[in-house]
Amino acid sequence: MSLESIYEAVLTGNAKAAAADTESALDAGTSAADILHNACIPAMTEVGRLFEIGEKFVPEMLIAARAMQAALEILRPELVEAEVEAVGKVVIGTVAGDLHDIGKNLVGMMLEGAGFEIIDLGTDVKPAEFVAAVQEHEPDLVGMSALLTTTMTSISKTIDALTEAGVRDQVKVIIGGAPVTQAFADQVGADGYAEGAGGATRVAKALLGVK
Ligand code: B1M
Repeated sequence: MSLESIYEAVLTGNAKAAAADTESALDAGTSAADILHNACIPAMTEVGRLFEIGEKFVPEMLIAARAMQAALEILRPELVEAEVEAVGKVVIGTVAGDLHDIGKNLVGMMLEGAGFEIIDLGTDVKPAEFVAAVQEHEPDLVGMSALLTTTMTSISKTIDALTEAGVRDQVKVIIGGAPVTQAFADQVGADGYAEGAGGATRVAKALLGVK
């Protein structure tokens, strides 16, 4: 199956075809990275563009997202090469008010592939829930994802909540998501920022001094 057919399946929200075509492409020797970066992500970018110009609407964004998740589930074993010993523990979530989870899931998968243990809190995670998870799991890293300009403030609120609870110094905080920038990360006092999932792994390793 071609990358075009996977792109088309995600764009049109055909989850069955997205999964089947992804499976066939892998069988035919196409790499998971190729499928992700040259079919799935471009299709979601196009969905976003069409939404912006009023040619696609929320329900269509949702079914496209489901199709992408279906493809990701097939890619998951290829993206995650389990290592024997965890190199660190990460609590990750999409911040309060935000329901976008594809990017967060991808970052989680890449970190898992790099040997990190992942505690995924899901979406719309309130500052107090991040604090509780840090107290319970004692992670090395907290990862926050925000996809909306309106939810970026939840990142700073969560960092403040970690400080107020006295656990900010116990963890490194790494943030990302389409509207997030290095400048924003500096402004809110995050320890690391990454533009994409691969970068998140590099930054996480660097922050913990892992090779
Ligand atoms: Co929404 N949405 N959405 N949406 N959506 C965007 C983000 C938007 C840019 C679309 C647009 O207008 N072009 C726009 C935001 C505008 C803004 O604020 N600047 C938008 C909007 C407006 C909305 C609603 C408000 C629409 C409405 O209701 N009127 C609404 C908000 C709901 C809410 O969250 N409260 C909404 C809803 C939805 C759906 C639920 C329908 C669906 C999400 C389904 C899901 O996630 N399960 C959805 C979708 C699918 C999108 C787009 C089309 C695709 C997002 C995506 O999955 N991209 C998106 C447009 C776009 O991004 N082009 C859009 C693919 C993914 C792999 O990329 O998430 O960027 P991304 O993740 C990347 C990096 O950002 C980075 O690495 C990832 C991999 O490379 N990264 C990190 C992410 N998290 C990281 C964390 C890190 C490090 C890196 O460290 C921890």
